[in-house]
Amino acid sequence: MKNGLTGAAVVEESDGTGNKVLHTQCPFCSVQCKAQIHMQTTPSGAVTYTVEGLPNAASSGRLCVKGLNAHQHALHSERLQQPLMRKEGRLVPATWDEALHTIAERFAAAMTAHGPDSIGVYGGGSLTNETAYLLGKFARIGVGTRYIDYNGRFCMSAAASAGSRTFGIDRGLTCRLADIPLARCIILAGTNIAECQPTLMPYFNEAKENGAFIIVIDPRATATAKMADLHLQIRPGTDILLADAMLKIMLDEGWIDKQFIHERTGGYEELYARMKDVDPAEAARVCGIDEEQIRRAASAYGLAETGIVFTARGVEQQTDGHLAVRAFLNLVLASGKIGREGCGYGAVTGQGNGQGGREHGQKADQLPGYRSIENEADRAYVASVWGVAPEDIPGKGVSAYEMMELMHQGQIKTLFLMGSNPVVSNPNVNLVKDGLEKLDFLVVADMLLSETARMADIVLPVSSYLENTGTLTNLEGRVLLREAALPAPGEVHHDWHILCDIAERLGKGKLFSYTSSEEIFEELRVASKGGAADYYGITYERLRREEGIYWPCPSTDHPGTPFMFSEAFAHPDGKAQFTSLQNSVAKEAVSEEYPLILTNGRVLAHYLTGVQTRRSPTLAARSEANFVEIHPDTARRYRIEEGQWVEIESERGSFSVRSRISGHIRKDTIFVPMHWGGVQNVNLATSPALDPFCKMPGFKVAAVRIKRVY
Ligand SMILES: Nc1nc2c(c(=O)[nH]1)N[C@H]1C(S)=C(S)[C@@H](COP(=O)(O)OP(=O)(O)OC[C@H]3O[C@@H](n4cnc5c(=O)[nH]c(N)nc54)[C@H](O)[C@@H]3O)O[C@H]1N2
Ligand SMILES: Nc1nc2c(c(=O)[nH]1)N[C@H]1C(S)=C(S)[C@@H](COP(=O)(O)OP(=O)(O)OC[C@H]3O[C@@H](n4cnc5c(=O)[nH]c(N)nc54)[C@H](O)[C@@H]3O)O[C@H]1N2
Ligand code: SF4
Ligand SMILES: [Mo]
Repeated sequence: MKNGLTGAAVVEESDGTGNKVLHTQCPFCSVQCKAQIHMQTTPSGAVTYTVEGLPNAASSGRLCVKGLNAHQHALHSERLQQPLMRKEGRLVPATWDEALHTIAERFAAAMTAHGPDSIGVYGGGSLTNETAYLLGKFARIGVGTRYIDYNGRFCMSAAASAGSRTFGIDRGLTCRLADIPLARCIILAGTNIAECQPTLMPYFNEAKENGAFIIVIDPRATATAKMADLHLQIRPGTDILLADAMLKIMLDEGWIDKQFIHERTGGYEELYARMKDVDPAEAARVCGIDEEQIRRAASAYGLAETGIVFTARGVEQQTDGHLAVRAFLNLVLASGKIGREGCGYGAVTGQGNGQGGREHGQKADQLPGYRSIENEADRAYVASVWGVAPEDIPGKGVSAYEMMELMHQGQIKTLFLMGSNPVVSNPNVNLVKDGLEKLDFLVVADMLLSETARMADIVLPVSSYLENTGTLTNLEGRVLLREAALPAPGEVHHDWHILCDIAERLGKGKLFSYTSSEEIFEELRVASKGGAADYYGITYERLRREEGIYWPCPSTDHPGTPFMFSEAFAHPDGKAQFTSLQNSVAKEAVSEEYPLILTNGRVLAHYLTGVQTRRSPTLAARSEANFVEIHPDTARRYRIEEGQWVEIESERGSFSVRSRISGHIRKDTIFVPMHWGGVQNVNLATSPALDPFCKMPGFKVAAVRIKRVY
């Protein structure tokens, strides 16, 4: 077990030449495409890598450009291969013993001086299920702190909370990907599938060939919008008004399913009463869309026999993201388009383990299996699995950005960070940077020296997707086993093993005595048993044999659940719930001083804060630097030319990027990708205002001004 490496790497020797074929899974987005890498040694001794897709249920054998080049960061010369410790202001190599000893000593000192709640733990949706589960356990009973949260707060929290409240369960896709071609109408709200889950595009193309009417709701004419029959080029932040206007029209025209509403839902009367005040003409004005287009959308969806609604971050990363998703779910329920073939709702999950990462306890209020940390029975059950008393499990903590505020206020003084780069990805980065700088002690576990790792006192080198065995749950809710294909380089350790080592040095070794990721999964299965996200019936052996299993899967003879809600929803009464709540949080409004709306998102070749993809030469060459997409008329108004450096400023701060003039965006809106840090970081200007239901920051709307830099 030296270095925390387990088992043999899954390597197929293809012939007698030493050439190898590695079987793996892309580390990036939520589709989790399977891939194989051919490693060939040339006569001169150089190794070349050729990547191709492997057949799998989600994306057949397709890979996008990120998947084709993922190995480049994992094999990069900048991979961290030994621990680093800050000495005299500089990060210098250290031994594991020295690093772990120091961490244990500093954690123990912090606990004694300020209590365990002075230590924060922060995780991510790239971590395997095993690591995410263990990180939650580590925070609660290894360290004893209530403060744990993760980057999925910025990603999935609005859709997750909306799904839980509406359906009683949060599983990203309620139907199969195979239902997409069967849908007669598809709504894609704030999701840019063509760049963000590109290997899923054939499902939509097939739907189109079958005659589906596709509606895309996005302030930009994205690559996804190109396939739309109707593109609603909405003003950012106004999706609730649009969805409500569509519902109002559907109610007035009778395009609803009264029997479904009666038999399978609750809360309709209250919603119906509220709809009396909705005025589609007024909504059209605020959304910046023609009323006629809203009517077309309502009739296309309302009259279609089958239909699927998808939402992603455009709708969700808002201060009213929870209610915005629920406004779209009102449409789904009112028209009875869920629980039958070709129908459903999909929250297009983002990160590789965005789905599994939100189920097993790295959220501030959550215990494994989507259990609640505030529910006595849930606490007692998980305590029994962990072998501790229920009162040993702390109460609920706060959300990711709120943890940054507590650091800024000096309440959280030590941070353990695994699998995130918050100094680039949080909103209002100026405060976040100050908060991280104020810490007494920052530990970062990463495979590369991210912008946040550069600020750390100790950096721990971790294994990459090629080296670390574990399960990940993709956007369908399908649990997949990704096996190590290579031994870890240098002195690299697995995430889970690091957690075990620190726990042992904190005197909690007995509770963290695993020797493989499979042993952790065996405990996770039991801890999730009977919970909403029930993995009990899933084993590594089954995953190898069946190539993925959809949760919930309550017993080892259960086939898994690809399709949800055909009989009942997951609330105790079996019914889904409409919402009639109204948004109470005002959006940041433009003013004379800050006249433009800044929104943000992604481009095809880069992934999140770019730590991995910016180190891939092929991907970096495709998209070298950040930019602002700006309409030609708007550019003219501010005397901005193509490719010019501009400064974009909000009340919170400013950043600088080059201009990219394009007729594909609204005139009142500018768009900036999120993949770059430093002076090019869009989050220097974004707003930290949080959605009151789920604490999602309102990333997608900030009032800004723009000026050319001379
Ligand atoms: N290439 C690539 N793929 C990725 C990722 C990546 O970084 N790069 N990240 C992964 C992750 S973690 C995630 S969460 C997903 C994100 O996947 P998406 O949510 O699809 O990505 P975004 O680009 O953030 O936002 C989608 C669209 O929302 C639009 N938008 C902005 N404001 C609004 C609004 O107010 N209303 C509406 N209706 N639309 C709006 C934007 O113009 C954008 O085209 O992608 C995953 N896949
Ligand atoms: N303005 C704006 N901001 C956003 C968004 C937006 O749309 N607009 N989107 C938000 C969303 S949806 C998300 S998901 C967040 C993501 O933002 P971050 O949480 O910062 O995500 P990453 O950039 O993926 O950072 C992950 C870090 O973990 C490392 N890493 C990768 N895999 C592993 C692993 O297995 N173990 C360990 N220990 N480390 C690993 C990577 O090298 C990288 O340094 O950003 C959010 N921020
Ligand atoms: S980034 Fe997503 S779509 Fe592209 S290869 Fe990886 S998992 Fe597949
Ligand atoms: Mo995300």
